[in-house]
Amino acid sequence: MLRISRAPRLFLIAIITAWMMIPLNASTQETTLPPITLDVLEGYVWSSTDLSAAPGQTITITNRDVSRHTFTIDAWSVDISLASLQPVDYTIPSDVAVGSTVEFYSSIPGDREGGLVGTLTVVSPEDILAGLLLNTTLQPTQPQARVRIEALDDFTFQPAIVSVAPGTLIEIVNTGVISHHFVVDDWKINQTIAPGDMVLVRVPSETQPGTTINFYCSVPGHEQQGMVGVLRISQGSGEIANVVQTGDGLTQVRIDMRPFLPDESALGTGWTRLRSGSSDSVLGSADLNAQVFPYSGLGAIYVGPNGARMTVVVLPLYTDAVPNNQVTAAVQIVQGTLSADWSVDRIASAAYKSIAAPDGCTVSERVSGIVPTVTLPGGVTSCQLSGVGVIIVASVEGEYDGESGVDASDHLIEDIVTGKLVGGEGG
Ligand SMILES: [Cu+2]
Repeated sequence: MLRISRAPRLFLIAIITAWMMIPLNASTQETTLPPITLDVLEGYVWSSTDLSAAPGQTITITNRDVSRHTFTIDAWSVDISLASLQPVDYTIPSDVAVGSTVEFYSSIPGDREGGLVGTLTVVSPEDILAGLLLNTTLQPTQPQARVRIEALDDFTFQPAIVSVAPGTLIEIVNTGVISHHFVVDDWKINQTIAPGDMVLVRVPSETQPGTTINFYCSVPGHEQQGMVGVLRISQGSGEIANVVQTGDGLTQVRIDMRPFLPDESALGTGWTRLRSGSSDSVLGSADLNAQVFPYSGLGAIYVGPNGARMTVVVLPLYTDAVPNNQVTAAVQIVQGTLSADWSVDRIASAAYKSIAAPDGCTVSERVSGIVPTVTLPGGVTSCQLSGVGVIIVASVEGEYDGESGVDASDHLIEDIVTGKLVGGEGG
């Protein structure tokens, strides 16, 4: 169901259009935007030097250093004293222009020179809401946004009875050594899963709670030997935000990309999601190829132990209409944006192609480099999933789970794709 062109899309579009009108247009003004957290860390460092905030949004600033600093924006005549460990709220003026950029810094002599300086970009409330919706979906109290079913060579699916809600992502993994199929006649799905491969299927949002849906393997003989299962459709939950895009006259059903952005609690001790929102807000002014990426994706930035930082961007991909070399060129723009601060050594194509793709990726590319001043190794991995129509790009500076450089970004991608990092389930 995650392919862009599927039969039920007209139906989806009707629901989705209605859904979209309400939160993103009508109630924008009344919606309380979540506060943004900004910390002063030891060593003249802001926790983020690249903030995005909407008019009316509050920034909670905490000085976690022992000495006094300030939060100063000359353009808006702001100069707030920051005593140690005493959080201060600052609200973005409601009349500032969306798209404008101001500098924030600490006005204590020497602070700015030491590195306490950053950029604040004013974005629209919609942009912030994209991140809000994302947080809502990944709350641990919500029903699972993603479930896993294994196809086994003993002609069973494990588990064979699964409760799912409309919108839930089902991950079917072939852990055996022979090919299997995942077939759902009611949804006109028939996917072949090669050994070691994974297929993602989304429960259509119009599926009626309380019903049951049968699935089976259509490889000759397998169904007869017991390779069948049942999906029990539970009450709505997964509320997947399919949205339509009509800018170029073509109507598209959006793929839900939120399950690919890890919940911070799943990343391990010390990790915080700094911000999330549209891919545009994370990539800045990247000149993305509209033919390759038909609409905006989602992105998130995290900071972790010892100054580690990771960025994940998920972009929908026009897999059918675009030649391969254009896809590669477009992905390289994204990779280049995420590693722009590094002195990058792109691994020669022959070399990186000889490295196995992270688990779950059908195509992967890597970039590695060194951050000049901080001397943290950095790496970028992009991962194209088959049957989903998205590319996930992850960059890691510093360490993630004991690894650094390309090993870390590979590892992060693998954990995302195999579902280890989804839904705040820990681990
Ligand atoms: Cu089978």
